[in-house]
Amino acid sequence: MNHKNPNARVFKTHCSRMDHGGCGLLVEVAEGRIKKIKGDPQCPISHGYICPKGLASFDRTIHPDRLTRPLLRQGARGEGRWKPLSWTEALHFIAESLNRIRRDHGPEAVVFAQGAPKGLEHFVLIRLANVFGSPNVCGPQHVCHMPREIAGQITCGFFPVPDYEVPTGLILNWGSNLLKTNEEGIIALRLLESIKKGADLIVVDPRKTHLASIAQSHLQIKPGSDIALALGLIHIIIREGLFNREFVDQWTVGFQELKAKVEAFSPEQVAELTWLTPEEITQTAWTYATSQPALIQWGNAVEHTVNSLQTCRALLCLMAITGNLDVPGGNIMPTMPPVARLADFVKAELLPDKAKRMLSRGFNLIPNFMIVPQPMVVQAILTQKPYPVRAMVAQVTNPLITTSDARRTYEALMRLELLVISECFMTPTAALADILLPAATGFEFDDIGHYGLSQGWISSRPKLVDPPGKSWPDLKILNELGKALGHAEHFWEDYHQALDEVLAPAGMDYEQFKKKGVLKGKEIYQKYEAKGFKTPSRKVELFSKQLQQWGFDPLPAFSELPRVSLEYPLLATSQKNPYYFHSSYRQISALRKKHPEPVMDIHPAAAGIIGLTEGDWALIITPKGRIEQKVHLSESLDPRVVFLDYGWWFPEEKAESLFDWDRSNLNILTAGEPFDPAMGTPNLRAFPCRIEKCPSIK
Ligand SMILES: Nc1nc2c(c(=O)[nH]1)N[C@H]1C(S)=C(S)[C@@H](COP(=O)(O)OP(=O)(O)OC[C@H]3O[C@@H](n4cnc5c(=O)[nH]c(N)nc54)[C@H](O)[C@@H]3O)O[C@H]1N2
Ligand SMILES: Nc1nc2c(c(=O)[nH]1)N[C@H]1C(S)=C(S)[C@@H](COP(=O)(O)OP(=O)(O)OC[C@H]3O[C@@H](n4cnc5c(=O)[nH]c(N)nc54)[C@H](O)[C@@H]3O)O[C@H]1N2
Ligand code: SF4
Ligand SMILES: [Mo]
Repeated sequence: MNHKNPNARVFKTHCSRMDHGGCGLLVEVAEGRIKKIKGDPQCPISHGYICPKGLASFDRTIHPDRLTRPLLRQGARGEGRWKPLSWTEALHFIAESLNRIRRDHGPEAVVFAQGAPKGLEHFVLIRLANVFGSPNVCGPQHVCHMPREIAGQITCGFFPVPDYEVPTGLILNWGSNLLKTNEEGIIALRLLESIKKGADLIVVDPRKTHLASIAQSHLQIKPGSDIALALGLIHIIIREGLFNREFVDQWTVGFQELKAKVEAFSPEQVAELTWLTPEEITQTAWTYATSQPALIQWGNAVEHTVNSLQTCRALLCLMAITGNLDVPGGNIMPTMPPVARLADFVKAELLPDKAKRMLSRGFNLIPNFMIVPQPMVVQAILTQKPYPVRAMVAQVTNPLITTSDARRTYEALMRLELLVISECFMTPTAALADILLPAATGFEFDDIGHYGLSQGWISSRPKLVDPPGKSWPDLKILNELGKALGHAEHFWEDYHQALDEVLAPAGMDYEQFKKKGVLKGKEIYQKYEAKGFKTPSRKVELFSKQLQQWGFDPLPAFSELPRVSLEYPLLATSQKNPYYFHSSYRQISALRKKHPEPVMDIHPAAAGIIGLTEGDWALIITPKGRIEQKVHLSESLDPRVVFLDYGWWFPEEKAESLFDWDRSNLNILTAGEPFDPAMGTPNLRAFPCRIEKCPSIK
């Protein structure tokens, strides 16, 4: 730290908005500017860890491209001409328009959208939707966390997270790249510490990640075939009597049905479906079942095919029959600290019939999924079915880049009567707004992290510097909009009161919470022994009657994915980029320098057939469209698989081209259909494609 500046002060806070957040930070501030950031060794979540995004996060606060005042569209949508407005004018305009649409077409014609949840604003947005009367809050949850969470709720009554608080015998790392993604505040350092304490490691990933290279075993699986592997492991564990008989007898229902269901998934059969060997599969089953305890570090990849819910169900069955649910070092249900009940905070009671009125009911998705998948909103805008959508209020999201079938998403956004967007930067999606609101971001306002998530803690993110220009925190934007819409009774005089409302049950206000930093629930294991599991049978439902009643397979079921063909002979998949958050932060030069261009990984043999060498630009083609990415040859990949770079647009390009939003954007290639019948998840991974030499080689 720079001790020369007598005005400099070091504050404790938590990293936010560069991913789900979580790392404790020591931030030096002088003259109203952040000077230095480092990891806080005393943080109980991160133990001093910080990643490149965290280090670069203050570049965001001083970036010259930040939006600084409300803007009203002039001319055609996306033309790039704007007129500045005051906040009073902006809020008045939005409130008038939304109230008119509500009056003429009903509240459900307005959709409230947010991308990956980042802070308290997510829940204030849901509150605003409930107060306004719209059941339609939309987001990426159908491809992020909800398959795992809903499968967890149905199967065992909670979302089981890996327990790194105590030593474990084995980490089965499945479709997770934690060293680069630190998903949902599970900081990778904790996993590495666990390995140091003696945990074995098995990695299930089509790519040789760093973790795969240090693992006892790397199962280089065929993309999208995870469910087959999971059913194969269950088959062996049951056949060989490796399951935890006592737990199965006392605490599960449907074991015999599960046994019958996995009968066909012999190691030989599964080997064909997964490209693994029968020996690898058998060995993994033995190791997982006999390492006590063992945890599954499950990642986002298992949620990215039409089998998403059922893959998660199969992994839950594995955790259950081996007796690894809610035991130390297994997959647990952390106890949340005493904070406001989510349903109370979002005022769910105002919309008791929400589940029936949501537009996703028109697609027969699972009824307890309370967020509408974005592709269904796109469909509703374009077809007016199950009913028309006329307006969208969106914050913290860039769906033109992050939603499947990007061209269709574009068509839909162009059709809206009103698109309100709150953003920190101009993005391809923001460029389509009718009214664009400048948002404050991490370090610039008081916020609470990890409220509403299942990790068992919340963290303080106090304001350290002023936001640029006239930008406002989303919390304030939503609070003021709620009042402008005529709902002052459900909002706060000052948005800080929202923070106090969350903390009230803990007997503290935000000022006191700031001093504490992290509020954790008490670690209690095997809570089911007292009251059973929170399922209809009070047991783990290997066979789910609930799913059966709703018309879905009650047992984890496998369905085939689209196959490769002569026209589309390669399987494409992807992972998150270590230096960016989805489509965010390509304008931050410290990060862009580390990964300046979209890069696809391909095996030299596959590249050779097409005549591609390292550094060439390739065309990647699917029935949905074509994009360009730069070739990187990777010996360790399977020649039948390519890894594409996700989240690309080019902030340095022209606004009129929407910053070349369709040049390298992976979601130009993906389709919204088919989708998981319960969750609406399309195939974001494991889709067939063709690679060609790019004619416009640069
Ligand atoms: N093909 C494919 N598609 C995917 C995925 C994939 O792996 N493959 N992953 C999926 C997943 S898991 C997710 S979660 C989604 C993510 O989808 P999105 O959440 O839409 O992704 P981001 O690109 O992070 O968009 C966030 C936007 O919020 C802005 N922003 C940052 N901080 C703030 C703030 O404080 N306030 C406001 N108002 N704006 C802010 C950023 O500038 C950025 O433009 O994408 C999904 N889409
Ligand atoms: N740096 C960075 N961190 C992030 C994000 C980001 O955009 N950038 N996004 C955040 C969000 S919202 C999320 S949801 C999480 C996601 O974080 P993770 O759960 O780690 O997910 P991914 O990085 O998408 O993919 C994880 C791994 O899946 C592998 N994979 C690809 N296809 C398959 C497959 O078919 N089967 C299997 N078994 N594995 C496959 C990839 O090689 C990769 O190593 O990360 C969060 N953290
Ligand atoms: S891992 Fe996430 S929370 Fe930690 S420093 Fe990096 S971006 Fe921030
Ligand atoms: Mo996500």
